[in-house]
Amino acid sequence: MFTRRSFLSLAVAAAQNRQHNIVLFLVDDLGAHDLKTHGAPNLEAFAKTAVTFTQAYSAAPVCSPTRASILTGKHPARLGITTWHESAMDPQTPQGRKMRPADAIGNLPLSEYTLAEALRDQGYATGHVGKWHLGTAEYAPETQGFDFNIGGTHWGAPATYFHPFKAQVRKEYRYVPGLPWTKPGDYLTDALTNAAIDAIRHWKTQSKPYFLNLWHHTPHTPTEGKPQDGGNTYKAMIRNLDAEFGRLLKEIDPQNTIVVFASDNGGYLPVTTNAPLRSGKGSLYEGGIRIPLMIRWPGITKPGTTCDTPVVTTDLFPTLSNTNAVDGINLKPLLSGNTIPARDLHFHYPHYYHAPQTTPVGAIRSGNLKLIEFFEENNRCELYDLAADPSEQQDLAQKQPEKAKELQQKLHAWRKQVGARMPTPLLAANPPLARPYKPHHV
Ligand SMILES: [Ca+2]
Repeated sequence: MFTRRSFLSLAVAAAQNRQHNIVLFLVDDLGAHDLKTHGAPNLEAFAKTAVTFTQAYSAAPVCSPTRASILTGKHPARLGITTWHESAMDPQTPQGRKMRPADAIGNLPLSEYTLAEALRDQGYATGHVGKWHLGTAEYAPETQGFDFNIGGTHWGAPATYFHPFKAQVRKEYRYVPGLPWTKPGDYLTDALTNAAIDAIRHWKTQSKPYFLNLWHHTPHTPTEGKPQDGGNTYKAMIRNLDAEFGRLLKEIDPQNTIVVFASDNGGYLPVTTNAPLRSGKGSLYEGGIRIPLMIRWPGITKPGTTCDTPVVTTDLFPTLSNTNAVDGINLKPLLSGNTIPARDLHFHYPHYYHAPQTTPVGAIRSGNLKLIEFFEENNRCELYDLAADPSEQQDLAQKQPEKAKELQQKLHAWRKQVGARMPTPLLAANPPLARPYKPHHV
């Protein structure tokens, strides 16, 4: 016998358990402040219906490791995926530097249980559209839980954003598979959105909920915008990105679809600035790892709210799959305005990026304090108070040596716990790799 109250409770429980569709709209190299700097009316309107995370981090300062964190809920250092695919497959020691970068894994192992596999096991239809960058053909989205893949390859960037999206790049010929019906003048971001819309319209005829993993290349280099958006500028790319986000949003049922908007690392210097944050993509200063993140979850998020709790892309797996993860945590309490237990965030980038901009480095954020450790300099540390000094200009390591030591020990313990791979000093027995260093810019 049900009372009215218990019946209502059951109805609420049923509504909460209803499987929402999920759209994960990831963009590439968009800095934390780029949307404000360049203006994005559709994304600003979306923010009024969603939760905006003001201190969101990518798990890594470059593409592939962050993408691996999203799909597995594991820290990139635990996975051994600490640099982008091409860099892992073809490691090079920069000329004149002191360390040999850590060995890294370039392909996401098939043994990892991905977000797509978790959602597929929960009855979802799953599809990947856009950049993949997590492995060669035998590690493509089709092998990692996605029913189909449009555009995903091991490459980190398209040869060109314009039809036919293919060209010689250095020693290789790059292309974007799965977009056969484009014509001269067509633009990649539009074509990928079209493919995503086709998928949504197909899924609407099916009974299953869907997971759309839409990983746009934009606004990653090459900096090529549509003429009507202002030509080949970063601003034009963001203007188009915003329009395409708006176009996609018109296709979904807002009452029954979770929408996540995020970037995979900070903005790329000098294409953008990340100001007032320090540095950019590749760096463990805030400019390299702070990202835009907005989530709209029907029935849970309060429209137009912000959340200042530090979160990281590793949290998306447990949040969206509603399962436990090795490293990430479920953000649902934050989405409804509640709190999560305090925790430290860790970062590990044992590689060079446009050295000397970034040399092999690790970092820990504990409360508002952040310690950065430089492996090439006898583990020299810098300490910043992000609340008072978000631009990381006042190094407190000398003023607060005990605090610095405490955080450094925590960081070392964490590295040991996850089995983080380290760079090694160049010695006669450990010579530099033979090839000269050539940054891939991906
Ligand atoms: Ca990226």
